Amino acid sequence: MTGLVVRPEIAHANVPALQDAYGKIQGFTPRDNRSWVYWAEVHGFDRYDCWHHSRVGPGRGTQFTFDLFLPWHRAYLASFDHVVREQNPDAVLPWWDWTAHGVPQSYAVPELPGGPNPLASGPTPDMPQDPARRTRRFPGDPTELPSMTSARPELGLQSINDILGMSQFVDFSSQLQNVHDYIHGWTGGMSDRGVGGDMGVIATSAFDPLFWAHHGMIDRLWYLWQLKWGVNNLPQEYLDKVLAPFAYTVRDVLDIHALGYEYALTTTVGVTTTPA
Ligand SMILES: [Cu+2]
Repeated sequence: MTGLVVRPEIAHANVPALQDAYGKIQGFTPRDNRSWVYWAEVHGFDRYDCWHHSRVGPGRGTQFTFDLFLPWHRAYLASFDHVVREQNPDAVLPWWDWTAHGVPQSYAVPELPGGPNPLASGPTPDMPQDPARRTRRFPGDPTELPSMTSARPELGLQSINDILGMSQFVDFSSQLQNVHDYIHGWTGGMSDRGVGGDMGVIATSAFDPLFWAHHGMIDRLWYLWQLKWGVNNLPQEYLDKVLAPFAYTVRDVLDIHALGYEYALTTTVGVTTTPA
């Protein structure tokens, strides 16, 4: 296990190192292929290369009959992780355990002494009727988050353990994506004046720094599912699909250890979430 980067829960992240790396990346001009805008644009405005929900994707309305949501976002995070650690070797993408807590303080404080907190917001490019600015979020009530152990029917949410218990990849991916969508909406929220937060919209979600920690959690849940149901457990016709624009195929991203990282297994509340 030596040489693996261990992605921490967000409460245990090296916050100064992350602020340093994200701050530098946010300072690069958008045309720089290390820049915040460049990386966020891969997912949203104006490239939309991301895969969401089975049978639709990537962007541009093409119809497919398979679901690359989890592999595509794993390739995306692995690629961005290299950019981040290039800026500061101690900056490691964290995962946000939204079953344990809402937006952590380190990601909520809007300003630092030197300027905007690079974990609280990120720069956006000029978009139609939406000039370049920093991202906004209006998160919901922390009591309205999914639970590891209990379903929340009033919120339309299954428990995470129930979802991890689904033996078929396609079912697991689809149910996990529903929770993922809910967290996007919860995080983005809506201001009193009816302005929607950026995390709630595919066009702008990846410009919000919390996007990466949310997808860290999603990726970690897939990893926990793989520990339970098998690393290579996925429809075999997916294996050679290329996760464009990345050079990875689905096969390349199945084993996170081969990608050079691992997940810390305990949450902030001290509950071990590894399946027995
Ligand atoms: Cu997402």
